[in-house]
Amino acid sequence: MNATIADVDAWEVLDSRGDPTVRVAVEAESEDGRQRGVFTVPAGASTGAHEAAERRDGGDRYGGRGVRGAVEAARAELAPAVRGMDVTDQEAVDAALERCDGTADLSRLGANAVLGVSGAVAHAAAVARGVSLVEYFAGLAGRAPGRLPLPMVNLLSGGLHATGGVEIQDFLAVPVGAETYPEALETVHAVRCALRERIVDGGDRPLVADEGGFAPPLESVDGAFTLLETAVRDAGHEPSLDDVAFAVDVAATHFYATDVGEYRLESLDRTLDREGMLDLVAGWAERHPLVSVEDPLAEDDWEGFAALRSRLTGTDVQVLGDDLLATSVGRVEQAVEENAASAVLLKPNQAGTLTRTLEVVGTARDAGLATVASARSGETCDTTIVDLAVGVGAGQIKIGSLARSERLCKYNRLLGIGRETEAGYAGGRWPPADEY
Ligand code: 2PG
Ligand code: MG
Repeated sequence: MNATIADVDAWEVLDSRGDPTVRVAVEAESEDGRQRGVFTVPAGASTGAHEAAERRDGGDRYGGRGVRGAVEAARAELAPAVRGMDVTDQEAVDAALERCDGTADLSRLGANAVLGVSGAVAHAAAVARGVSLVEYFAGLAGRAPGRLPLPMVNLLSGGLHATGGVEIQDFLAVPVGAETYPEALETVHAVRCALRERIVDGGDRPLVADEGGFAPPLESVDGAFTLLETAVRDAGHEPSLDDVAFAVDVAATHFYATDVGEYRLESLDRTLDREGMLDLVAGWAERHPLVSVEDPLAEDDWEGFAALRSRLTGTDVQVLGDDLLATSVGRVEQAVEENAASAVLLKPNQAGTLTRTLEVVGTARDAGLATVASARSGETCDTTIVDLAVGVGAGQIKIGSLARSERLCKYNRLLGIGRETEAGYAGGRWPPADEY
């Protein structure tokens, strides 16, 4: 059945930080009638220099964060560029969007405008084909839908997600021992409740940061791990590589002073060079059940990443590239060449189109790198990232804490996919099953 793109509409909505973002609706037309798809673009706070360029209006409105320009670009330029095209030909549609923008980083019209259309097209295409979005993404990746991914759940927040806290952005629980996805949620829920109690007992308020993680004052990174280990034990689990392990997103780019080449951990009263950071991270891995470290160094320190990989040889610790890889095929290829990472974070809005995102999955797979689907710190109740994760068979997912509806809707969508598809579970072990 042929379904062609008839209408593209875009408008401004507000995300989980109350900031504007782009929502796009695409309507396709076929002999069966009209098929509608809606997608809302997420937004990062700790954005890297190599991401596709999000467009903001500047000026006074919404503190400069309005997206009227991106919305207008979607309606006035991207819509005519794709109208009449086959809605199920994602590659051709994305190529037309890229051509229309004309820049590599999609900065002319805005990557938020481009991804908005790309995502809404996928939703409309799934409806036109009469398949679930998971199946649709699996088809685009040329495979059957994968298993439910192992969640990495944010427990403690810092960095740009919890201004005034510790510089390390996320401390996450990885419930490696849970045999099923629902059991993984139960485990993390118990740990999170125990953590909340410890924070309250310690005299602090259990306030949450942008992704729903707690942000109590922390005196040291080891102190954060110790607090987490206590909470895990309080919850009746073991902090270990077989039960509840940990991951960190250092997001080091955001406390790196490029001019002097130093990492400024002001809350810890420390300034470190590359070697200092390597010692710091390797030390955590020795003292705590750490399975994954994301962006431990600044986004262009390929050498530093490679050095960390060698330091961690023989351990189970995954080196995950977010700002380093920016969901870009070129950067993933470089990481493979330089042995700079063992896992790739997948953020469609870093790539700018779904096709580019799928290309990154393919490149990672070919090189044997693990894939971790990721939400952004600015989210809505859009759950596309979850369908994408299962569709392409990403072994891990990172969508924030077990708090705030823009996070829970995604955890709940995974439960729904579990019901709809009887999908297996990638977890229950470390490393999880990344499906090639
Ligand atoms: C990250 C993400 C999600 P942001 O750094 O991995 O946690 O944060 O969306 O702010 O870039
Ligand atoms: Mg990150």
